[in-house]
Amino acid sequence: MKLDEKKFTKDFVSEVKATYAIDVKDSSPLEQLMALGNLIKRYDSSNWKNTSKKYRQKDDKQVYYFSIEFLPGRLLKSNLLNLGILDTVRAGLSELGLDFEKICRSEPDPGLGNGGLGRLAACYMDSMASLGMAGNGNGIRYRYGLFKQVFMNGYQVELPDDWLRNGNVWEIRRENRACVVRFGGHVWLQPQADGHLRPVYDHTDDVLAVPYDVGIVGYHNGVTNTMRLWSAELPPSADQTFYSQAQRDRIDQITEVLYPDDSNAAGRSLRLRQEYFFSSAGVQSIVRHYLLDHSTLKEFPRKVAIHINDTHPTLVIPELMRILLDECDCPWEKAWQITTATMSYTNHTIMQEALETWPIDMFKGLLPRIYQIVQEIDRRYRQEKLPIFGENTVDKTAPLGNGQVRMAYLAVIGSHSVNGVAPLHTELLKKDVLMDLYRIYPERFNNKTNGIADRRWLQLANDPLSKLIDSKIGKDWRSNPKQIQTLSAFENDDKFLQDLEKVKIENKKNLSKYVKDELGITIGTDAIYDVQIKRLHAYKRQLLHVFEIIREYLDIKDHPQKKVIPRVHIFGAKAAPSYHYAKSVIKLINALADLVNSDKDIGNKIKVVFIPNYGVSLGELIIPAADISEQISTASKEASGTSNMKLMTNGALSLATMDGANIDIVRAAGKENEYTFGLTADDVYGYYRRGDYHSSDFANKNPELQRILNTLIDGTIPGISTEGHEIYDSLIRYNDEYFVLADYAEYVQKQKQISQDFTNRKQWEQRSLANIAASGTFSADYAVARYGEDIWQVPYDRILK
Ligand code: 26V
Repeated sequence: MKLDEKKFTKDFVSEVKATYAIDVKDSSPLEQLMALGNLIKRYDSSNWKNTSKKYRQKDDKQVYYFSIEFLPGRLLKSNLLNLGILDTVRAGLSELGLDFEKICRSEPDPGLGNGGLGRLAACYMDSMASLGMAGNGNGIRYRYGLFKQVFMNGYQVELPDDWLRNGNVWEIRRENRACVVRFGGHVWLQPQADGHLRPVYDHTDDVLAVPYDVGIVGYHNGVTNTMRLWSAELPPSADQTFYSQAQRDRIDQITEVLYPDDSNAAGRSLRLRQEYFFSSAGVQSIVRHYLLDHSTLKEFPRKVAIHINDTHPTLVIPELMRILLDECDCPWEKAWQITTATMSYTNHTIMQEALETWPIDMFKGLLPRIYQIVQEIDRRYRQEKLPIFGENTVDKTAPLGNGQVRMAYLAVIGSHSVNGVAPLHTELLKKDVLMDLYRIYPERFNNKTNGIADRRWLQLANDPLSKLIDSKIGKDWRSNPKQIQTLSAFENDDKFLQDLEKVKIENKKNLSKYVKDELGITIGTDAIYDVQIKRLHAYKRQLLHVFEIIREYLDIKDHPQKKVIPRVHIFGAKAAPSYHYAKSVIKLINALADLVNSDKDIGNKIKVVFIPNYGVSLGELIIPAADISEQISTASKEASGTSNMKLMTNGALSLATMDGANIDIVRAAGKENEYTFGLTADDVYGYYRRGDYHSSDFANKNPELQRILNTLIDGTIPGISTEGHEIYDSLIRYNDEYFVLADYAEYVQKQKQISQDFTNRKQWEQRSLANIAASGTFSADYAVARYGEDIWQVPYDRILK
């Protein structure tokens, strides 16, 4: 959009006055943010309105991306960037004597997700809008996001994340689009005069789903799509029904808080209620919208694609069936054909414990009609597949089995496409996790490697680097991320390589200021910034990184005179509140940080910085400053990873196992530009098959490793006697489930290599450049384009180079 500075300042001043009845000079950053948000929403309102209108007029196929999590991050800057008015607004605000960065920081970071899954959903929303694709988000408006993490005495303590305290300036409540979602009660099928069976409900618990829409602004294309988040409220009571406090609480609870566990499917009934709540509300509103312009349902799959982001929204399948059967009088076969042609499913994890199942008794009680439909899906599936695949296979793969509703199986059976998120992950789905279903539906399986919103992770998070890139290759890469490849032409341009280094140092200064202000730790900009930022999980092996720190520490203590390249080890990681082991690792890292950071012999040679409350905004601060990207999961366990891509784009070199998308990053940037190590997925599966992994063998044959293990239990690291023993036992007594000890030696060798290589400044910058230049292919724009072409069959405007 066009906007000159003068008009902007005038609009802004009057917005502040109109909203708060004060002058700008008397307003707080929060008030400035609210006024600015309102103004931007107003500037964008025609785009938003026209986008919906255009989709409707052209009768474009719509994609609905269902996700129980969205982690969009702060929207102020990204909306300004995408509207093309970032510089104007920045200049205008500074003209008024205001601090733009401070205003940005006063925006709460919507923590409506746990980690990779939710962030991916947000990246894809951005890309759909930027491609001009008719893409809609559908999720939950949690009153409280993921907990705020603080450390007390080194332990993680969880505080509520009251992100809506001051309202959300980007959302629009649309009560007129609300719908009712039914839970519980009884249902029976009553024959109609025409022979149809109609369900009759009795004593249901009804909940009103009220949508809040957030505009998702596309990059420089006038498109604004919608992300719709549902909030649970009391239904209107025409007959003055009185709700008891218990009923009110039950309804409020549904969208009260995000489940903070991204690893264990605990099978809690509230979680199931959340899942049905947003699935049902979303599907109801899609069908309602579709029927505004279409008189028959025949065309439905040609006009609507529903995407199931992990299994949490799988109930869209029986819910669409319910609406087609019960409300549209569709025969079963036709309804099933429409449903499977509409649905597609992405799997995001191969960890068995994260695969969702629900006890049938709970499911039936909460969703009686949906259960009848799932039973019928199950019956027909068995009937159709039994003669071909035999009882054993069919039993193993049917939606109902072992007293459980198996969500992943239901998702595969009810969709026309199933994808993994990196080539290795997809292969493992076929070979292992969903092996039998792959035999039954081979044509459904495909890979879509994850991608990231490079606009946020490079253009916004790293302005100095973006400007440097512009100065060399122009701005085309900003809309065509693969064009960044042309930057590699400058690999021998000394001046450019030095500028690249300067940018990194500037970003390190930025981060070091935060670390000093917030944690009181001084970190120099000459050190290697060695970064591991992701949820805390045993399989992600923060522990391996800890072992390297202990090794460095002992080495300096043993050889105080030895010259070392200074290192800053940076962690960001939340643990699920119920994940005891992960919390012990947090305590260990904090205890080690205390020991190392306060040891005079160590000085600036090593610093350990555990930045609390890691999330999108902290990611934007940390990633541009990183030299090393730690991606060290046990091979086969990380479906893709996406911080690996964000760090690469910002010029960090990966220290990585051959897992998830690391494999693809290494291939894209060249093996010589990364540090790879460790068991491969095949090695890991080999150990499983043979059952011959003995972790203590690795400890026994490596005295250095043995000594490090001992520091967990011999008091070297103060304050961890319980945690130290627990972790030690997991590695030795319980045979090290994630092969930490097997990978230790090679990991450490690569770490030593890094310290050596870092001193060769020119070569390092060349390798950093190789990573930046190869990162374009991981832009979410390409990933979403492939979803659009291969799975959703939706058109999009932008032609990607
Ligand atoms: C799972 C569960 C299990 C039940 C309890 C609540 C809950 C909440 C979230 C999840 C999702 C975990 C799956 C996940 O985040 N997977 C990550 O997806 C990323 C995007 O595809 C991928 O890059 C990561 O490798 C993968 O771990």
